[in-house]
Amino acid sequence: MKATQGAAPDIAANTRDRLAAASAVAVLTGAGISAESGIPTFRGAGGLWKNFRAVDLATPEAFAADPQLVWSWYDWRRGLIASAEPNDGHRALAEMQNRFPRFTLATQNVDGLHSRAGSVDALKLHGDIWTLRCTACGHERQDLRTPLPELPPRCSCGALERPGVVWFGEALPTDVWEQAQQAAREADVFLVIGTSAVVYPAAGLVELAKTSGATVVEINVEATPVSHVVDVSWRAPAAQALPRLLA
Ligand code: BJW
Ligand code: ZN
Repeated sequence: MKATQGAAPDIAANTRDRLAAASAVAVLTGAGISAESGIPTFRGAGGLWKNFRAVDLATPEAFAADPQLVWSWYDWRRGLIASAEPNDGHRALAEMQNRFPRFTLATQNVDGLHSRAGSVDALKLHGDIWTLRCTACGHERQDLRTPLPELPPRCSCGALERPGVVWFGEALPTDVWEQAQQAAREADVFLVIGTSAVVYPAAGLVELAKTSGATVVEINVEATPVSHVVDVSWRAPAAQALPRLLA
């Protein structure tokens, strides 16, 4: 039977028991895990910037039409992220990597907060906001400056650079995606945390884990399209719920 917070007050203990019996654990995170660090999510109330919907700016078409506008949004986000700190949810996941023989963290987030919390080798499904990639020669570089001195930034070859992230209609990095699928297939427990689970192919990992035999636990403040697929649906803020799994 599916557990929810209302129906099962001891949902944390239940999930801890499932984790205690697991040797392979995989995790998929989304923007909700960084919400308590003050980073806006994409959809819902936080997903607006100067009257633009965040998801409308995260496209190759938006960049082609107005690179200055799209870069202004990314530069603003880079500033927010730089002044944010990882929260107890990020830290709990970093601690978990030491507790299981096999542990894989796949994130849709580009903010780098998992790494700053101590997670090693997080799979960045949608890239990295600190990477800049040349639109002509493909050269990539890390640039941590915020604000960037010139918008839009340019490569040494003279062409425009773009954020090193994955926009709608673009393929996920192949090696990263393959590792994420393998982890979902092999997981005994799969945690899906703070994602609206509407963006594919990342959201497909939930069903892949479930059909491959994992116990799937969702941690989210709201129901999502995968809430009916998961074994345990825990309606709670990630930064409060995740530390309870370590108790
Ligand atoms: C809390 C909380 C708290 C709040 N605690 N929870 C029709 C059907 C199916 C698929 C498609 C379709 N039409 C098009 C597609 C494909 C498309 C897609 O999925 N579209 C759907 C939206 C319809 N996908 C793609 O285009 C992908 N590529 C692809 O398919 O390529 C095919 C291909 C193959 C080969 C060659 C070429 C192409 C790429 C998708 C890339 C998504 N990119 C973005 C931007 C990244 C860069 C950036 O950050 O700027 O990724 S869009 C945006 O959405 C971002 C996120 O990673 C992603 C997911 O969002 P997320 O993380 O779930 O955030 P929210 O805001 O949606 O949800 C937050 C959640 O947190 C909520 O549930 C809250 O309740 C919760 N929450 N506070 C716990 N404290
Ligand atoms: Zn270049």
